[in-house]
Amino acid sequence: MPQTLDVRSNFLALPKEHAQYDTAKIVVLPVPYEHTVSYGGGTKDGPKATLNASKYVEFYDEELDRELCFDVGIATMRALSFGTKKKKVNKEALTYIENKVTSLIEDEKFVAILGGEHTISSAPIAAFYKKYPDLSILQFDAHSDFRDEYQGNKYSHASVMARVGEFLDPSNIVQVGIRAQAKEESIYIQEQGVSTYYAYEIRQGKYTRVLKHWEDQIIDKLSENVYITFDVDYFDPSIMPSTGTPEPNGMYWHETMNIIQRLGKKKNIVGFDIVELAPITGLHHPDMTIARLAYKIMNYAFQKK
Ligand SMILES: [Mn+2]
Repeated sequence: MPQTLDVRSNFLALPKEHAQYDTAKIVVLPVPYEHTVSYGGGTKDGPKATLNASKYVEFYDEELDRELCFDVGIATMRALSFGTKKKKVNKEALTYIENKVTSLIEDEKFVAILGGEHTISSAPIAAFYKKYPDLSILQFDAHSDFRDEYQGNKYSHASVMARVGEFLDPSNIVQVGIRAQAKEESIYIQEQGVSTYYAYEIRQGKYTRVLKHWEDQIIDKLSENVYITFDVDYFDPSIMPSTGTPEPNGMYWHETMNIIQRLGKKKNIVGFDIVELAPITGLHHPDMTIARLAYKIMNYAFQKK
């Protein structure tokens, strides 16, 4: 049986009976991969900081009136190791992650991945795509990540969605919060039919002028089975300073919850990752925000289950 973490270090500090691999419907997989850093580093410490902060997250969700963790069980796997002497990097690391996620999918688990840099996301997306050929991707991010390569590496965090677009139809990708982009990415988006919701358009009220619940437009563009990849730099730096490339004019908590809550109601969220958290020592609120985000996505994903 796969090795799991116990109450001292698992997600939400759950007692054994609610955190066993065999019975848990949700599995948290820490993936502390950090290889391509462009500005600030530290994403390898993201999973640990999130798990540590999750001890202080309430089991009960007041909005959904439920203690999801007791209803469905949440097991936390030991963090994937990418080696010390001879490190697994780039393609080799991605294959390693994909195989792990595939085994979780075969055991019918809902997979919640804690990164690590954004590069890792193409691995679970490839694994889920094998199971769900209609899979669509909802990407929360400040950056499109469609550069063909960055700093000479095709497996850079800045190129992750370009890698995804090599096996999954890019028109099945919806991005929200984008506000820093290279021209080649803008061209890719237009040519490949990606749906991109730019932060400046959202802030200017482009969508709310037409629709009260503009989130529904996002959800309508997604297929039945949806994977969420959540780069924490999507959030405004005021609530999320702990990331390598913080960009101004970011998104906030409440509007984000609106999107995911409505998504969980209408579509099947199959799994998610949260990446690019680079914890700042002594600054707790960003770690807490991400722990809450992880549990909120789980709650919304299981609304109907
Ligand atoms: Mn990203």
